[in-house]
Parts: sequence; C-alpha cells; structure tokens
Amino acid sequence: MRPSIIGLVLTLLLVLPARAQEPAAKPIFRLQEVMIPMRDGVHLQTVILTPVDQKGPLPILFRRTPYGVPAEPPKEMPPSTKELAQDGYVFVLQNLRGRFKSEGVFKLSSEVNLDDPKATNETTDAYDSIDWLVKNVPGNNGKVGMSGVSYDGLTTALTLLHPHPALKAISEQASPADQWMNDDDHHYGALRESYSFEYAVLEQADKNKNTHFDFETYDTYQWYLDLGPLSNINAKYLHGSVPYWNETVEHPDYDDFWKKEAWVRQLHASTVPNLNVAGFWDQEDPWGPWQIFRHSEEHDPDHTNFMVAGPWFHGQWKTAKADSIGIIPFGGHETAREFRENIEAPFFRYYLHSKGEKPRWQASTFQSGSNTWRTYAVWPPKEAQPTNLYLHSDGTLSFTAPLAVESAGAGQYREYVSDPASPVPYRQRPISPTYPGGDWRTWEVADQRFVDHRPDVLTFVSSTLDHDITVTGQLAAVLFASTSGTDSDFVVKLIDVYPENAQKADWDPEEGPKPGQFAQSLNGYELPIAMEVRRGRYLASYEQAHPLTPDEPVKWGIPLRDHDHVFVKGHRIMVQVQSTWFPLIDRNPQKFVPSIYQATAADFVKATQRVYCSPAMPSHIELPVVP
Ligand code: PG9
Repeated sequence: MRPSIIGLVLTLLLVLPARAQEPAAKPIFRLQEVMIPMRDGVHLQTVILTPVDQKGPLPILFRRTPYGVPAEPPKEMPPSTKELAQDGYVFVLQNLRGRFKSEGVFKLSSEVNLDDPKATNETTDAYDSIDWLVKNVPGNNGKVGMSGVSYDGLTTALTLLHPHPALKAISEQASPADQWMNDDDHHYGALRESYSFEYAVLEQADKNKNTHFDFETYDTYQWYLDLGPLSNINAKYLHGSVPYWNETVEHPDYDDFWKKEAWVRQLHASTVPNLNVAGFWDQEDPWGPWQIFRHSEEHDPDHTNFMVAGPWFHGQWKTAKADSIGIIPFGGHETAREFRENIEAPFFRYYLHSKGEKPRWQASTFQSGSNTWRTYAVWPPKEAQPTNLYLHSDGTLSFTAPLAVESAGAGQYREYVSDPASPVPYRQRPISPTYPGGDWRTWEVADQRFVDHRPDVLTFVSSTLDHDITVTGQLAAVLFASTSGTDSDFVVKLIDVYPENAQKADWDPEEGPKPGQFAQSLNGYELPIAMEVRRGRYLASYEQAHPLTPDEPVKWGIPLRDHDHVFVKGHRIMVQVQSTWFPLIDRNPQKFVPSIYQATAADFVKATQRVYCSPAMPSHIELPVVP
C-alpha cells in the first residue's frame, strides 16, 4: 500500500464514526413564507430568511425570481452570498406573479407603462413588495437592496423606472434591456432560435416548474435541422400553447411590441445607486448591463452608477471561484470570489450599512489576456484609440488598408456558398439542449478550429504579434459584402489565436495523452473574443424589413460590444466570417420573404456570399487600442 492510501484509510476510520455521531447542522436562518398583496389584489409568494443570530436592525436584500423560492432555510451559506451574508442581511425571495404559488399571470414581459395608474408590472410589484416589507418585517433597518442575475437581474433593474424610497441600492447583474436588439432572444432581429424556444418552454409550459423540452434527437443540431421551417414549432410541438413563443413569431420586426419590451428606452438617469455587472463571455445577456449603465449615465450628477465586467459566462461571478472559463485560466485569480469580496459586498455595505466607502471608479473590469483587475475613472477610457484591422483578400489581417495592386479583379473579394441545408454549427456537435446548463455555459470560449476547414467559413489571420495589443471599449466590424440572394446573414468572429507551444504537454512521454486530453490544450487554441450576427433584411431599417439587391456590395455595420482584452505578444489575431450559426440563430432563407417565421421549405436557397477587401471597400474590425 502507498503511504498516501494508508493515510486515507486511517483518516476514514477515525473520521467516519465521529461524523456519524455529529448532530445535524443547525439552520442559520429562520424561514417564514408570506403572501404579499399587490395593488390589484394579487398575492405573491415570498420567503423571508432572518439570521438566527440577528442582534440589531438589519437591511433587507430582496430578490424577485421566476425560478422558485426555497421551502427550507439553508444550512450553510451558498458561495454566491457568503461574502454578503457576513455583513448581516434579512434575505427575501419572491416568486413573480403567475409563477409557482404566486397568484396572477406570468407574462414573461418587461413592459412597464408608468402612465397607466392601473397597470401592474415588475416595477409596481417590486414597489408594492418593498412597501410591505419595510412595514412588516421585524428588525429591518428601513433600507432595502435588490440584486439578482439574469431574470432576477431584470426584476432588479426594472425598479430603476420607479424606485420605492426605501430602495437604497441595487446590483443588476446580466439583466436584459431589449430582447429584439441584443439580449437572450434576438441579435439585431436575428432570432436566437434554440435559446428563445427552449426558454419560452422552460418558463411557460408549466406554472409550477421549470420545464426542459424533451428532444427526441440526442444532437439538437439535427433536431432543429429536421424541424424545417420555424412555423413547425407550433404546427408540430407547441400548438400555440406557449404565449411568449406565439408573440415572438407574430412580431418578426422591431415593432411596438418589442419597443415596449425594451424597457431601457425609458431610462435616462441614475435613479438608485446601481452596480451593473456583465460577463464578457455571457452566452445570454452580455449586452443589457452596458445599456443600463449607459442610459443611467445620461444623468448621474452624484456618481451612483457603476459598471463591473469580467471574463465570465452567464452568472459565473456567483460560482465559488471562477479561476478559469472552459480551459482558459485566469492567472491564479479566483475572479468570482474576488468580485464578491472586493466589489459587491463593499458596495452594499456602504449603501445599506453606511460603512466603508463608495467606489472611486466608474468601471472595473477583470481584463482577459493580462489577467488583471483594472479600474477606469470613465468608460470607455479616453486614451483608447480607434484603430482599424483590415481583412485582405489573401486571407491575412493587418493594420494597413488593402492596396489597389493586391485587389485587382477577383482579388477584390473572397467568396463562399452559404447553404441553409447545411448550416455552420455554432458549437461542436453533438449540441446538447440549452437547459439544464451543461456545455451551453461555455460555448462562447470554444476553440474555433472546429469550423476552420469548412468551405463556408472565411478565415483571415494576422502575423504573430511582436507586442501586446490591448483593446478596451466598444468594438465593431464593418464588412463590405454582397449576397446572390435577396436576404442573408453575416456572422463575424474576432479570435485570439494562442501560439502552437502555448502550453507544455502534461502527459507521460511514454504513454502519451489520456483519451480526450490532447484536445484539452491551449496550443494553437482559437479563443473567440467577440462574435456577432447581422441580418440583411434589417440593414436599412429595424422596423421595416427590406430585400437586398443580389450581388450588390453594401456596408454591414456589426457592433461587437464592450470588451477589455489583451492580445498577447506571440499570439495572432483571427477573423472568421460565415452566414449561418445554427441552431443558435435561425436559418435565413436567403430569399426575401415578408416574415422568416412564415417561410416554407422551398424558400430556403443557397447563396454566394462575397466579402470585399479593396481600397474602395475595405472590410475591417474597429478596435479601441490602448497605447
Ligand atoms: N437569460 C434568462 C432570461 C432573463 C430575462 C428574460 C428571459 C430570460 C435567465 O437566465 O434568467
């Protein structure tokens, strides 16, 4: 027996009997369930968790969720709230109207009509609940905070439109702001097919649970392909039973329905101190927090609007450590714990316990590539210089614009055929369902070599960098591109290519890698930094779809969101361009039809796509380079 095994056996012999006699852990909170009345008489199921060792008055930390509230008090603090709990809070959790035991109808809606005094919505429900809580929860100090991730972040953020006076601080984390423009359901009008379908089922198929759609096919790529036109979702599966899905397919364009959903359009000031939190690799709501931050910045004389962003998947800052994402390490940092300890807990401590100090920065990020925490007096930092990185027709990328000589004749462009019958997968197949979580969480950091070889993916790559390139701020792509069809999508990916020898092999030189281990290496890894899609029919107007003119090159502006990343010396920069991204984005028929959601199988046609790289039409990426 090896010494370590002997030690383990002894430890088990000593510890196990002792453990068996240990009394069960005592709850650290008392749990009380109440039904809180709203202004229209609807009651909402609410759980109040009071610390058993409460000494004096405490602030309330309130979270409103569609996902269910606990029936039992926790025996130990979950990692997500450990650091906060040390300051002492009464935690309150509430099911949204129409979910679980809460009365009323769950509309999956962010519409807030402040002009209608009779209307109820998530803003008024939060207001009425806070009013009840400060009057009825024993031992509260009259100060309420709200925070939550994603839907719970949305219900937090919606309080900004009409906050209760007792609401002293909030932290919206990964809240959507405009579901047609760039959050969970669409990106610039391109439907996030797999996500919006699976999420609508998750939340609206059954009031009393979160429902996972039962796919008959293991690889969901195959399921969505076999489904054919999108109208088959209702025809074959839902039969009109899921209201949000019906609304989605009835409103393809950016019409009044979506504009009302886009609640952030009503926000023009910082109305409550707010710590906005975003993940750079958030696969659901990477954009909303930046919009909420920017809208609040329109009037913030007291500097109460803050932005934090890190290299995280959706909600990863609430996991125990976040010392890596996928196989990308964060240089020894436990970014989630560090965020909670150094930013989130002090923020609420200052506003709800009147202790410590207010953040001195406007934005703080964990910058990827350099793996360091940064703070910024203003975002984006003034010193960032807009710098163009050009696509060349020989497949290279460089900071010099294309010359006339290199782009004579067919050298003006590169082309490929996009076939909706064989769309480019958005991540390596087999593609698991979106829920429960699984691989979905980290698909945005997946190595893009899995599509390198496809004839319908164009690749442009720079030479090896001889110095670090830091990009901090908003990125964008500008493509000059044409299609032989009358509608089409272009997807752009900005990629950080690791050196071939980024990492030493850590396998036995004799035995070689264990199964699967060879692929788990950073050598030559193609890490996406920014990715986005645009749909041709909405190039001229979001409100009214227009056909494209076949083979006529036009300018495609493709915003790539806010980032803070260092492309490190020795790496290369890559750009991939493609026209399908399936089943994340529904297939564009490539033939203009009034609504893609009503397209028939015969409408889906192949198209020849051209990306121009000439002095007159220099496709490029706009990078905010910090000198
Ligand atoms: N991304 C989810 C969501 C938020 C808001 C509206 C719809 C969906 C979530 O994770 O909660």
